Amino acid sequence: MTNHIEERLKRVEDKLVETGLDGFIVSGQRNVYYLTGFWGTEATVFIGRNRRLFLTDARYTLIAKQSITADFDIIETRAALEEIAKLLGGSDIKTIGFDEQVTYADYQHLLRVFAEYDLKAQSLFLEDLRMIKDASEIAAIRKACQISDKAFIDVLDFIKPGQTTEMAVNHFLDARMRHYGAECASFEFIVASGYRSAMPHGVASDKVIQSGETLTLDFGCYYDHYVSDMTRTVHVGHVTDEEHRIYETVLAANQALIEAAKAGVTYRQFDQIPRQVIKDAGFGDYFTHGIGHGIGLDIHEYPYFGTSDETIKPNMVLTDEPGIYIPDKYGVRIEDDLLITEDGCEVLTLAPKELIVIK
Ligand SMILES: [Mn+2]
Repeated sequence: MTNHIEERLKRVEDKLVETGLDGFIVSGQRNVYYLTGFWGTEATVFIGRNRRLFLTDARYTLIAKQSITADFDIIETRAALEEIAKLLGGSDIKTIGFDEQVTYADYQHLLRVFAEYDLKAQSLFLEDLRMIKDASEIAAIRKACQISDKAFIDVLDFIKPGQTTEMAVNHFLDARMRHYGAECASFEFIVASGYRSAMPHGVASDKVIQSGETLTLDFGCYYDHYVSDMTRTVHVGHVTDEEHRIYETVLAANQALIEAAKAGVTYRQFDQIPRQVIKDAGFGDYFTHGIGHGIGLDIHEYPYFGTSDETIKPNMVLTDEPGIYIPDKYGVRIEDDLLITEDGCEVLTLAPKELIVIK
C-alpha cells in the first residue's frame, strides 16, 4: 500500500509540473484516501512540488498518524485552509490548483483565504489518475467481485415465488456479502421484479416476487474501500419465448463487448459495439442508457462512454451493462466488471449468466 501511495503522489507531483501548478488542494474523502491512505470525513490535503500537508481536527489526528505512512506534515486544526495559507506564506508557492467540483461556499472560502495567491480551477485533476488502477486497487475490486458472485449463488435458493419481497432479497444480498467479508453495500441495490424490472433503476420495494416474472438484481459491495457492481436478471417460474429472445440478445451484447474490449478501443466503440447487437435484434429503442462506467473508490467514476474518440487504457476497470426494457412489461440487464488489458479484458464478475429459472 505504501509504495502504491508513493507512486500516486509522484504522479500528482509530475502533473503539477505539467499543468504549471505549484500545488493542489485535494478535496473529497475518496481523493484524500487515494493519496494518503487516511479514511475519514474531515481532512484537507495540500500537495506541493516539494511540500505535503495533511490537516484534520482532533477527532482524527490519531487515525491519521496511524494510517498515513507517506511523508506528510500532519497538522491538527479546525481551520485547515487558513493554516495552509499561513504555512505557505513566504514560500515560492504562488499558483494553486483546486477541484472545480467544490461547492460555491467552499470556492468563496478559498478566494478569501488565498487572496494573495493565483488560484486555478482544475477539471478531473485526480479523477484522471484514478481511472488507471494499480495492483492494490485491482486486488480489492477483484475481491469485492468475488464476494458479489457468492452472494448471487446464495440468493437463488432464498427466493420463493409468491412469498419473497424485493426488499427481503435486498437485505439478504447485503447480509450475505457482509458474511463473505464485505464492508457494506456499494450503493442502493436495484431489485426489480416483473413490470418493475422495466425501470432500469427500480430500487427494492415491498412487492412480492411472483411466478412468471423476470427479476433484475443490480448490487455490489465495498471491500477495502473499493466497489463491485454487478447485475444479473433471472426468470421466476417459467420463461416466455419473447423473454428468452430478449435475454439471449442482452447476453450476446454483453458478450460482444467482452470479446472486443481491450486497450485502444475508443469510448465511442465501447458503447457502440454492444448497442449494435441490440439494434440488429430489433430492440434498439429499448436500450435507453449508457453501456457503462468506471468503478473504483466510487461506484460511478470516470470514464463514461458515448461519442468520444478517447481510448480505453490497460488497468481501467469498466462495467459492461447492456439492457432491454419493455415499458410496463419487464426488463433484462446483465452487468459485468471488466479489467482492461493490452490485448483483451478479464471479467472480474464470474456469477453465472446462462438463463436461470427459479422454481
Ligand atoms: Mn453499473
